[in-house]
Amino acid sequence: MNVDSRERGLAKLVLVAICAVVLIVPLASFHVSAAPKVTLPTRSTWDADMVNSDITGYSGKGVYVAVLDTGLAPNWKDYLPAKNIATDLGKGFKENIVWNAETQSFDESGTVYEISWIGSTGSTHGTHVASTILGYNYYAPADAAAGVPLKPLFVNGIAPDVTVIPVRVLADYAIGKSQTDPVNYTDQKFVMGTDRAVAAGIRYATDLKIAGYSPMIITMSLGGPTPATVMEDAINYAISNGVIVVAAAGNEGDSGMGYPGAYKQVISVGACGWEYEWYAPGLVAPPLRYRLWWLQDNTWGFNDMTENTKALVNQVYITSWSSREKEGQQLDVVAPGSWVRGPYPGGPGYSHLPWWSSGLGWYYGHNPGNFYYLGGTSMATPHVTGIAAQMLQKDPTLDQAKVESILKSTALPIPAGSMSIFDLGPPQDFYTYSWGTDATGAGLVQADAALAAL
Ligand SMILES: [Ca+2]
Ligand SMILES: [Ca+2]
Ligand SMILES: [Ca+2]
Repeated sequence: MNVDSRERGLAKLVLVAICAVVLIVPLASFHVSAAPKVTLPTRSTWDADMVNSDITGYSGKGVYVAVLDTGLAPNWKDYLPAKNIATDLGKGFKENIVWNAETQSFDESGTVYEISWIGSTGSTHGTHVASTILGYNYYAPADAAAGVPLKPLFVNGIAPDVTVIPVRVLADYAIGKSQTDPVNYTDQKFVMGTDRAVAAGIRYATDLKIAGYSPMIITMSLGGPTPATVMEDAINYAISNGVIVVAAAGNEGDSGMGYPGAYKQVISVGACGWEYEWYAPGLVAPPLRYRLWWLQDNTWGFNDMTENTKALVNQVYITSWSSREKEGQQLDVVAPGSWVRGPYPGGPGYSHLPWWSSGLGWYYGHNPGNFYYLGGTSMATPHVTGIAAQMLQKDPTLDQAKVESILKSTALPIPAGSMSIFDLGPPQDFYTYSWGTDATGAGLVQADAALAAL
């Protein structure tokens, strides 16, 4: 089971997959600093504008969101508002795997044990996912170097007042060569989860809901290729206890959806993008647009996505990698997942001082990429979760079937189609993306319409 995302630095595309390199570091050596006592100016982004979560008047207040992912980065307070993270409820689950020489594959051990919810610096995918829901502190001195001296700001989230419970079900694994087939498997370090670990996370969040942490949403930006009874049983336990369950469709394109997303009882989310991400008529990828197209900022002059739904439909494309619905699977809706900016500290990028310090990390060139554009149904999923949180704020009695049916009936239908999109590649060029009705579900979620339907 892998995290469903791709990452983009400035011009590279990397799959975050089972063999993503993990830095093994002692977590205790990192000091989590307190958040700065400053009030930052706030800015909204293209993706919130696209789903209209910014005009509903709801914020998810009073709603709990269990983010089942890689946990949060050790320096999460650099980015996320501490008051919105239930650190006392955070937890992690891991199942060991062992190499089976006979079958030449990994076997799950069958035993899940608890680990910290603080993730490693090897994958800060969960931090990025949480940032889409809550919003995050943003400052990237590289913007200034590129000619856009943006001051520190707070990027608005989809449901900024929810309480996030970090539940780490995607853990670090290090498999030495001696444990494996030395020919086909060298030393490996990767971040992943198992069906049992994910099921344990689902049950943990459900039990919290039963204990009074309600309403509760479980959001899963993860998936594996095959169904598993242990996971589906846990999902059914959650739903029958009133928990809302949202999951990524997967990034496998025509190969179909992953699990848990493909289960019909789950609210599943595919990924769409915006025609004018890296290019707009009259603005042919100059540095300004290149860096800040994602941010609505009057200063830079491209701050608005049309509110005319007929015009908007013609600017939405479905990504080539967003999983298509196969027989027996159910794709419910799509949301912005290409490309979403957010904190993604890791590797050398982690060795920086907090941005409100003197910034020496940048000065010494140690911090090339703490914010990344990530593309994936991983990024689309927290948009739908945020909208569901707004719905639960308005009506805490909503159950899974009701939330799913309203999200679908109020979605903006996206017809099958084809669109030429400027992309960074490499090489930078226009690429044509095509999609059928198996890639759209009921369409693009619309928060304002969903809230109005309650
Ligand atoms: Ca809008
Ligand atoms: Ca469904
Ligand atoms: Ca707008």
